[in-house]
Amino acid sequence: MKAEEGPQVRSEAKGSEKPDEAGKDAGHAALAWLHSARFLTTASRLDQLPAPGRPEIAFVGRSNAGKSTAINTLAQHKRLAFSSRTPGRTQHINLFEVGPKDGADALLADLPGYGYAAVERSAKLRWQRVMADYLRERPSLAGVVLLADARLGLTELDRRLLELIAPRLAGGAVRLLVLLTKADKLNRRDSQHALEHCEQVLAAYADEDAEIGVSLFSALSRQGLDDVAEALHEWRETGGAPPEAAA
Ligand SMILES: Nc1nc2c(ncn2[C@@H]2O[C@H](COP(=O)(O)OP(=O)(O)OP(=O)(O)O)[C@@H](O)[C@H]2O)c(=O)[nH]1
Ligand SMILES: [Mg+2]
Repeated sequence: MKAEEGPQVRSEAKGSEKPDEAGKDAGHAALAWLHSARFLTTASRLDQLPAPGRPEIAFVGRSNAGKSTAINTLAQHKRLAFSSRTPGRTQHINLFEVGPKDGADALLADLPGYGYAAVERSAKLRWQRVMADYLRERPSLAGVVLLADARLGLTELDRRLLELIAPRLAGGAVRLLVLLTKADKLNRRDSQHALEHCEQVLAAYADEDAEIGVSLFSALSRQGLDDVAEALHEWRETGGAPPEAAA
């Protein structure tokens, strides 16, 4: 929904409205699609990734934000992506295929989290570079899901990541969905504050063509699950590498 006066950050805040039948069907279809997710490959360098082709959806955010858990919840698998109490657990780009067995139509990418102090400095710097290159250059990147603990909101490191992808958001080539995770830990009022604050930060990136959304999310209570699944399901149809890059 676009406001009359200009671009806006789309928010899935309300949550309490009962979805109509069509909305429920779209949610079911999207979750059924995500349930087909299976492990494809793992890469610690960009040249180890498969040739760009199918639209890729990257899950990024601080270490411990809940990226791997969100992937597991969306795919309805307990241990597809490796989630852990130990921060810094995901240390490679893990790719998952989604869609028909004989012709996956999208990839999910679980990226290592940033901001974990105990990671060795040289490893941290190397990863920052890999992640920056991936987000700026991967031709098939169709969407970014940025996860942030709802209690912390968007931190300095998250804002740096937003700056990295801003040029690709501005033209609408890459979509952005911010998930405020672990929403089960906040009451309604604090959830609303978290959401509003996040919308204010994101407003700086909203222009006519940018597709930016924000939603509260909880793997525990499944809050926001249908909305997120539907957004990703839509992205698969519009994203992907141009034919020459896919060749
Ligand atoms: N209460 C609650 N806990 C959650 C939720 N999502 C994730 N967690 C917990 O948060 C911790 C970190 O989750 P992960 O999914 O491993 O986080 P990650 O972002 O993949 O972390 P790295 O791989 O280190 O970057 C785990 O203990 C999860 O159980 C949620 O929605 N609610
Ligand atoms: Mg992880």
